[in-house]
Amino acid sequence: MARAIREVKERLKLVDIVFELVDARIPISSKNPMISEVIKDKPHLLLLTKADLADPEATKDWIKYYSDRGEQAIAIDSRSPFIEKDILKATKKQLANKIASREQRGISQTEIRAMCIGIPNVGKSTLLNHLVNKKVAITGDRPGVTKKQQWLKSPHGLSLLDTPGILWPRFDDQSIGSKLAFTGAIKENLFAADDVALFGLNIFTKRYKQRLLDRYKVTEEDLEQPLPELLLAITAKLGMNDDYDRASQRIMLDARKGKLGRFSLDFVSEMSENDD
Ligand SMILES: Nc1nc2c(ncn2[C@@H]2O[C@H](COP(=O)(O)OP(=O)(O)O)[C@@H](O)[C@H]2O)c(=O)[nH]1
Ligand SMILES: [Mg+2]
Repeated sequence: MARAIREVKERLKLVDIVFELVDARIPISSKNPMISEVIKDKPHLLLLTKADLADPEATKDWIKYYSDRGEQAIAIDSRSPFIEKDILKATKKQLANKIASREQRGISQTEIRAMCIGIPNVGKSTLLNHLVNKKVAITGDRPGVTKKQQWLKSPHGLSLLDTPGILWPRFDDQSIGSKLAFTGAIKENLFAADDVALFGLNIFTKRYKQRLLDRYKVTEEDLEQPLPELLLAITAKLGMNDDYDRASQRIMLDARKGKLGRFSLDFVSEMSENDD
């Protein structure tokens, strides 16, 4: 971690602004608290990625939450080719002073240099690809596939440093680990599949009950049962006999692929007063 931070600090000197990527489904759990410390006063834009998979209401709440705290956040689908305008607009707002001062001093530099930073698998390479309109950065389902370092130029004046800043998520709390595993941010084999599936089922029974009824054809009664019983009911409905480990894997895959609808696991309403 210390080395990663040192490297990020070095590269920070090269850029005007930092794009911090967090997963819109888990904006708190996918945010490494060290990042704010590392970035310090650097202009900074929070990008809530995978917003296409997240609960739109929850995302709206998060954007307001950050905006109330003077932090600009925008929700994006990193795979969309139409995001550059939004990002550019927000970036220019963040850099308004710098741009004005450049103009005053007669510096005609219009290029804005940026770097992405975020935990593995949050969509850094995907975003780079779409901003620069060609497949230069390597993307993959596995965390940590990015290796090369180079500047990538977007058609509208953004220059992005590839070799994004990769910081590991924090695991200081069991529920954060479960959220990261459930959304696929970390390899689930770090955790017992059934623990993670049960964690997800708990949130779904509270917030997205209908999705479970629709997808797994369980009954309202099943949903009233203790969670391990519910998992067994789903396992049976999936025709997996009592292989609840396999059923747990299936539930996680379904969730990640969007087959359980758009969902979030972090909610503004769960933030306590002193979390600011
Ligand atoms: N649905 C969705 N998938 C995304 C989005 N951004 C990235 N992904 C997927 O998430 C996985 C990891 O993305 P990648 O760019 O390699 O993450 P990196 O490790 O941060 O560079 C890939 O399978 C991407 O297709 C997004 O905004 N929406
Ligand atoms: Mg990458």
